[in-house]
Parts: sequence; structure tokens; C-alpha cells
Amino acid sequence: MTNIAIIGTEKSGRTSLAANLGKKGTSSDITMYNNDKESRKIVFVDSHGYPKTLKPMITALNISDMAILCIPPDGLNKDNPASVHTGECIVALDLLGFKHGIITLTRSDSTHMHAIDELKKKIKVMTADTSLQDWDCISINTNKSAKNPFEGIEDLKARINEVSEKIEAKQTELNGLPSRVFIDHAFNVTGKGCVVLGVVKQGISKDKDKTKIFPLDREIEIRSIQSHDVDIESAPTGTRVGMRLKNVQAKDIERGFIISDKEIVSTDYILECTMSKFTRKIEISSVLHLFVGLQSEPVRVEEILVDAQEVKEAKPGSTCVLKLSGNKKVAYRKQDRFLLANLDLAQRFVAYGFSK
Ligand SMILES: Nc1nc2c(ncn2[C@@H]2O[C@H](COP(=O)(O)OP(=O)(O)OP(=O)(O)O)[C@@H](O)[C@H]2O)c(=O)[nH]1
Ligand SMILES: [Mg+2]
Repeated sequence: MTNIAIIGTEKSGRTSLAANLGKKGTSSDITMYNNDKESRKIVFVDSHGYPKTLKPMITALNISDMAILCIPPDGLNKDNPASVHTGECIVALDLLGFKHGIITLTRSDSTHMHAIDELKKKIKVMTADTSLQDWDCISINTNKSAKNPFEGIEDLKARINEVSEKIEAKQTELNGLPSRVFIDHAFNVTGKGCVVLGVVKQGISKDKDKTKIFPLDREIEIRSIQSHDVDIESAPTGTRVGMRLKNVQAKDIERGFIISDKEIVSTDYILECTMSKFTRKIEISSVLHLFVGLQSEPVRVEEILVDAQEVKEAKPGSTCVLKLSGNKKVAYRKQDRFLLANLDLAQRFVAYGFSK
């Protein structure tokens, strides 16, 4: 199963594309569009709450294996205020080291060939040396009254299928690891109890598994598992699941909680960070926003170390160790990638890092 995040600046055609590719399902600050008609089941995640806040985009990306970045005809025009968010999406994908994706040049019916070629050139320059450098650019529209209605959509679907094959091979490899489920929604269903929705990030999650939920660090049991509304006994890596849980209540679960046997839980962090080139310096005492998995919280920069020496600031494009303090318990593993953002800047992403 492949989960695909549809991201982009405001009015970039994200919802029109998602609605074209799947049937609307769960909706909050992200909306799922399911395609379970074909042999390969795909969930498209519309990150519509972005760019107002960063969380919907990060959530969509961290529950997905592939991204579709929507760039409208004016999506990189300097005089279009929304263009800063196209840049921000590229920075986010690069800081996340996001491997698989496709760039769609949306609303192709409202522009012309020459402008599309110019836009493609700009994208090549902007994505050089980033994780997006080899992504395909496909010109599309979702307008049934266009001269060339649904241009590019079949190409896009074919490309999605090709990339999905690679992703599924990788998921099969991850099945051997201990299971981890990232929760994106939790609610109470009368007569059924606590139900969570989420995605199996690694391993195989099984019906009747006795496991734990973090950062609560509480023992729970998986009562039943569903995928695309059908009961299943085991859910391999990549499956979008609904699970009934025993020994925990929905009101105690927040987005980002993890079902797993073991996680690190902390409120303070020591991260080996790489700063984006497209940000400002970080100073001691600044407040940043930390993202890991589907969790996020404000943190304070307590200490900055460069080559083991304490310094006052970290510069764009450099590497450093940041000691950060927060208030909320967060669950993660050593291999998880953290993102840091400064919500006061126009391009908000600052750095990525791993726990030391
Ligand atoms: N002509 C044309 N218009 C389009 C196309 N795709 C989307 N639009 C229009 O462009 C506008 C934005 O499209 P949406 O799909 O809502 O884009 P979005 O990124 O979800 O927008 P927000 O969530 O509102 O930020 C809407 O008025 C759409 O009807 C297209 O392929 N051709
Ligand atoms: Mg939308």
C-alpha cells in the first residue's frame, strides 16, 4: 500500500487533484482520499491546513512514502506572495531527505507552453542539489472543460505506479523490524471503545498484539485491525489502519502517539543538526518549533556547540549540536529525523537533526 502526501502552496490545486485521484475519507487539518478500486490501494493525503500552519504538511509527509508537490503557474513568481510557500515545501522535502516524489505543474489549461518551459527551468535551478533533483515534472489539469481536459493525469497515475513498486519493495524489507504505528487520529466509537487511525511505519502489526503506547508508556492490547474498512489480522509496513485499542481512552491519545514495544521518551533533546541554507542564524534562548514523527512542540535553545565548543549562534548551511528544552513528553527512536522551525520567519524551516 502506498500513502501519498499532496502538498504545495495555497490554491496550488491540491484538493482538486486529490479529489480526482481518490474518494474523500477522514478529514481534519489533513484529508484522506482513498483509491481502493485498483489492485494497488493508495491513500492520498491532502495537507489543506498548510500553509496556515506547518503541522498538516509535516503530518502528511510523515505518514506517506511519496509526495506530490503541486506548483501552480504563478507558484514561483517573486511578486506572488504564495511563492514563498512553494520554496518552503521544497526546503521541507529536502530537510526530510524525502526520496520519492513527483512535481506536478498544476492548472496547465490556464497557462501556455512557453510559460511551462520557463517554470520547469526555474524548478531545475531551485531543486539542484536537493532531494528533489531527479523528480519528474508533469504538467496537469483537472478541468473537464479545458481544451485538453485532464492533461497529464494518466501520465501521473502511471508514474505513481512505477514509484509505488519501488516503495513496496522497501516496505517488504521493513517488515522484519519491530512494529511501530504512528497515530494521526483517535476517537471514541460507541460500543467499540477507543479507535485510532494511523499508519504502520515499520514491522507487522497484529490483531491481539500486547504492546505499548508512547509517550504514555502504557501497556495496551490491539483488539482488532481494519484496513480500507475490512477486518485484517496483520498489517504490514505501509498499511493505513484503523485499530481498536484496549486499556487506553481516546481522550488520552494525541496525534503523533506511537504504538510500539519501545521508544525513547523525553522533554529535552541533544540533536546533531544541519542548518538549512535558506534560513537565518539561530541564537541561544531562541524559541523554535520541534517536529518528530507526527508530534510537535515549542522548544528553547539552551546551548549551541560547534566542534564541541560552545558558541553563541549557528549559521545557515552549517552543522552544530543543539541542546533544546521543552515541556511535553515526546516519543521517538534514534533513527527518527527531527525538524526545527522558526514560526516568525517567512520560510519557516530551520534545520534537521538526529538525537545524539
Ligand atoms: N482552470 C483550472 N483551475 C483549477 C485546476 N485545478 C484547480 N483549479 C482551481 O484553482 C483553485 C484552487 O484549486 P484547489 O484544488 O482548491 O487548490 P488548493 O491547493 O486545494 O487550495 P486551498 O486548499 O484553498 O489553498 C480552485 O478555484 C480550483 O477550481 C485546473 O486544473 N484548471
Ligand atoms: Mg484545498
